[in-house]
Amino acid sequence: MSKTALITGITGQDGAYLAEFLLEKGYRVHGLKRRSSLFNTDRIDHLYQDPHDPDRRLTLHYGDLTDATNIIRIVQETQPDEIYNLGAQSHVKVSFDTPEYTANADGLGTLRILEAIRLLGLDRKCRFYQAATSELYGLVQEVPQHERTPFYPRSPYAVAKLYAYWITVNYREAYRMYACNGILFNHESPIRGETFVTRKITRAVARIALGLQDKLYLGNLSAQRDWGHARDYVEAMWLMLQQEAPEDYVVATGVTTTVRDFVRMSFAELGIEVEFSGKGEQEKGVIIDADEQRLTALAIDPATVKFGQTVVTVDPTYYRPTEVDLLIGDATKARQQLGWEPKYDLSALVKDMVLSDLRLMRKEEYLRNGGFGDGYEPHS
Ligand code: NDP
Ligand code: GDR
Repeated sequence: MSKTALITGITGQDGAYLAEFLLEKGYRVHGLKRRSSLFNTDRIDHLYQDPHDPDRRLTLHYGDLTDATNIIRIVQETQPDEIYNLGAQSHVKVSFDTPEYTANADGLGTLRILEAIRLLGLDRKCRFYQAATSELYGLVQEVPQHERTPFYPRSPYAVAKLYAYWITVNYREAYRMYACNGILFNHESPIRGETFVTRKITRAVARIALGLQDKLYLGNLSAQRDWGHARDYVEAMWLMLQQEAPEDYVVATGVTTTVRDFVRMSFAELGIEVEFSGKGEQEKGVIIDADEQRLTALAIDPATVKFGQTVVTVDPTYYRPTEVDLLIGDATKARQQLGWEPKYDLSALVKDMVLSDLRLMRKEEYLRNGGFGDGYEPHS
């Protein structure tokens, strides 16, 4: 008998990779999808199966984490063996603009699912994964951060996730539910949302190299993050639900890098060398060298790469009212107990993202060269 999984946030980065991963393992996968005025299924379109296909194993359900009634209905209808709660307003900076909504979706949303499992009497059958986060560590208390490091959240997002973390622990202890927190450090991929810093950088690097954009505006270049690949991290989520007993785990690479270095590495992937100078808001990144052979091999016109061109400038709009300066995780427990081993290191991640964005931006270049502007035509 194949297992059944319900994924909230299936249209997001992790939801898409996890759905693919579970389908490959033979699961029946149900996904919670918010109603939107556009399809918004780009990340899972390759997994789509015709609803008329009797062997269909992927089904989407309209719903929202802020609505307990639809959560109860969908959990009842799908009777899942495993629920992965990945749905969230996941942008830290945006959470300062929408703190109440973030608390509702990310904090109470978790409670709604746990209560649905309990009220429907599924607490013995259904295992629960909560997408906890390294943002819980916030203001640095200890380096590297592990499962026993004290939390000090620094944003409405992190505070909402703190509630979700503890309510998951509480339901595990109070009702003996199989419920786990995966304390995942930043993980990225070619399908990362475009407003997170890594994807913002790799997109802009590709566009600058193709002459589609002059400059990239960023906030805090000195922030340090432990960046892994989302493909590796969804496997850890699944592993957490396959153990004898439910526990919480840190998932991280153990390597930290500044935003500034991520920019340098991304340009370097295309053969472009960028040097930073200046401090604070005056800091900027300038092209100082280029590898013509590398550019030519990637079919980038070396004439678009101009020495002395400022390609990165600081814009304080992107600063956060309270910042998380340094994250570096110790995933010893996940490696030892789950046997989890990441396949990507930082340079493999950067390569995957930059080359994917280069391919994507070529379509834009092609449209521009074909006389179609940037491809976006106003509707009458
Ligand atoms: P994304 O932002 O890419 O995806 C979030 C998903 O949640 C989307 O499918 C989104 O739907 C959905 N969603 C948002 N609000 C609601 C709501 N009210 N009801 C139902 N669904 C909703 O995030 P990631 O895939 O990167 O992250 C997955 C989870 O892991 C999140 O909970 C995030 O906070 C957490 N996390 C992520 C880390 C990372 O580095 N990526 C690290 C640690 C934790 P829509 O497509 O309609 O917007
Ligand atoms: P983060 O990711 O806040 O760590 O949350 P993000 O990529 O948004 O920021 C990382 C760091 O980069 C700095 N930064 C910028 N960030 C953005 N978005 N845009 C910029 O222009 C910019 N310039 C500098 C930020 O200040 C920050 O220090 C992500 C999300 O996926 C969360 O859901 C998840 O819980 C955590 O990772 C772990």
